[in-house]
Amino acid sequence: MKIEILTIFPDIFSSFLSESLLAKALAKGLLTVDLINIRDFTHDRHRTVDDRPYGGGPGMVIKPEPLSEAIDSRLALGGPKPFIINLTPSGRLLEQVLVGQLAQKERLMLICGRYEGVDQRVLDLYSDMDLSIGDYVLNGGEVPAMVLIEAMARLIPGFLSDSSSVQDDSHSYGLLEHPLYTRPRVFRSLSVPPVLLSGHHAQVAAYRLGEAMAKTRAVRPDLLEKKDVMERTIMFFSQSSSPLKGKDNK
Ligand code: 6GU
Repeated sequence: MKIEILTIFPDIFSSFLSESLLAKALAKGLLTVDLINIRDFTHDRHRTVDDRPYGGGPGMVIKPEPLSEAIDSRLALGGPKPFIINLTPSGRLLEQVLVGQLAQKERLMLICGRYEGVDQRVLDLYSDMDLSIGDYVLNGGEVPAMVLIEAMARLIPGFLSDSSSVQDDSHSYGLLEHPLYTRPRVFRSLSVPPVLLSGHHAQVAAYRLGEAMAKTRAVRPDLLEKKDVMERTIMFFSQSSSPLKGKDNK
């Protein structure tokens, strides 16, 4: 998968892309990330990327010319047609199913708005989707772009050493994940639930399903209303390949 990020703050991405699993994935060529500085496509002495909104109101708007030139410069390189995403709090909400769909795209172009947003005409001309990462407001699309990239990267075969942990994640089958424990067996007088030490895979699976249900009901009851959640959960917990059934956890 090939990702191009259009931003006026490319440096925000440097440690994100140079540390940890993502750096390894880039080195292995599992994905590529190109940073494009929108300011490089200005032609005035002050390298202006924003201007006041027509009709009045607070804040500034990203100007259409530098952004469209930046996009055109990438399109001129050829290659597959990119799926172009505008990151904005007024976009479609990102959730795990959508992450999976976007991770299938061969080439993504991410527009990181700043200030109040981007001139609508560039979006009308180029953008395939407005995308938000949640119902709160951030200063720009850079952090949301990193959220999207990390969520997608986890789904690329070879990104995680143990890909079964992806299927086990919170949200992967529609419920929140059950709690996890590791050694020691007793920590500050708190014991690991005995069923996890029992070696009975079916009992462990039943316990974890119960915990996942209880956690979801308490914290995110809205998830239980979603279509197919229980079907997907039952499928997950009954699969013979399920890590819940397959692993010895002594
Ligand atoms: Cl994609 N952008 C901004 N600026 N704020 C957000 C967001 C995006 N998603 C949630 N809040």
